Amino acid sequence: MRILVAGGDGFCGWPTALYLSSRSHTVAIADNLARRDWDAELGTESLTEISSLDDRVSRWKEVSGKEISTFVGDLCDEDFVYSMVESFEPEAFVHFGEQRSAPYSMIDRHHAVFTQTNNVVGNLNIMFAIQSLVPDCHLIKLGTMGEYGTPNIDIEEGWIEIEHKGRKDTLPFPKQPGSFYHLSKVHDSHNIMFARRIWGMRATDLNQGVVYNVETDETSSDPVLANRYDYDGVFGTALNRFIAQAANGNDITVYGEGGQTRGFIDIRDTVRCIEIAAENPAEAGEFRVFNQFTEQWSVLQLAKLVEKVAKTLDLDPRLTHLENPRVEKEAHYFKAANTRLIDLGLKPHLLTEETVEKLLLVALENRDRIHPETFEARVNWRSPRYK
Ligand code: NAD
Ligand code: USQ
Repeated sequence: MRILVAGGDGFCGWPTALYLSSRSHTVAIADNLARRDWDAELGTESLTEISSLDDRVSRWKEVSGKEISTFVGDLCDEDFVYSMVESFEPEAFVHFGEQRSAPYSMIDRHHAVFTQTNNVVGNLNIMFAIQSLVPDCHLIKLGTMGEYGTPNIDIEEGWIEIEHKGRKDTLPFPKQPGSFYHLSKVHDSHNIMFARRIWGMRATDLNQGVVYNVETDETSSDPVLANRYDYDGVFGTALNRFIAQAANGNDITVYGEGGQTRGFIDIRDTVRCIEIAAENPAEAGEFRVFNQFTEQWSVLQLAKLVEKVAKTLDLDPRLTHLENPRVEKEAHYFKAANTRLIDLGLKPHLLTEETVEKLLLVALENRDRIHPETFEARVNWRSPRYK
């Protein structure tokens, strides 16, 4: 299958491109490399050293014998998107290429507007290019579990049957996102749902939970193929960030009570989920929603797990509760359905102490690359400015 991976230089996109390529799909990557600039803007960098995109794909060819073509450009540039889709003619378009940090979108007006423009316009350009040039192409769009928020009822996979004043309907599950970034994903979902209705677009929205772990078999097969590892206060996400904090002797920072519960997924399952979605495409005119996570953890549970495993490596991390810089519930009900990908063949890698230990060793090995000042939670939801 011809699969275009937008955002293919990023944390999820790079290992996905390699995984699909290793399974004999014809893969191309689209990326404007903006994420590398955002690291520079924030004064941080990946904990693991990452090579340039050119070096990555050349080394992949040497290691695997397989070619991945690259399109370097901005998804918000419609000419770029149209000419890329026209020349590559994808059968599946995997869209990871957005600004994905909630704190980045909450820095100030500029970053909120940028996030929503970048994400919503890029996705619209992709939808229109598919409709005009390859209408049978399957759009596989990365959404987020955070689109649903934390309602006091079970979260379903995209839809809920509602009975209201004696009548019943199956309607989109209510959305209560917690940042301007998460809101951008809700806008994307609505745009895709509308495109299905008017054009009969085939699409799958993958509402992914927080991704942890770093390497896959392919990215660890050569140092030049290494994946990025974010740990800073803006792009670093819960488990990987706690591990870097513990490895560097910094406090593990639980925001507020730590009862915030989310869906989590290992990066090795992310890549498999994309393969499953591509190889089992939505029907023409179908808009599917899969909740892409494998287990639920509270932030405090994760912090305690990291603390426990770190102690076995003679580290002495301190777990600290910071005043929460975000506006979110810190103790709440959370039970989300996630059976659709499992029904299609996903065999989850559940979080183990061994995975935490391996990640701690990666962080210790790269300790000299840590910029400890970037651990600080510098973005506050209540006061939109960057300290
Ligand atoms: P990332 O920042 O590592 O990668 C995103 C890539 O997209 C970057 O390489 C960036 O340069 C590129 N990009 C952004 N805007 C672009 C544009 N306008 N044109 C071209 N390229 C552009 O992010 P990630 O962690 O790999 O996340 C990928 C996707 O998965 C995102 O859509 C994100 O919302 C979603 N997701 C991620 C997680 C997670 O925990 N990382 C969880 C749920 C959902
Ligand atoms: N948190 C802490 N301490 C920290 C960092 C985070 O307690 O040092 C808490 C946050 O307050 C939040 C939870 O951990 O309650 C998750 O935060 P996160 O930074 O790990 O993840 P989040 O901002 O939700 O975003 C990440 C990805 C995003 C994706 C989302 C999936 O960056 O792209 O969409 O996870 S989900 O959370 O399911 O919406």
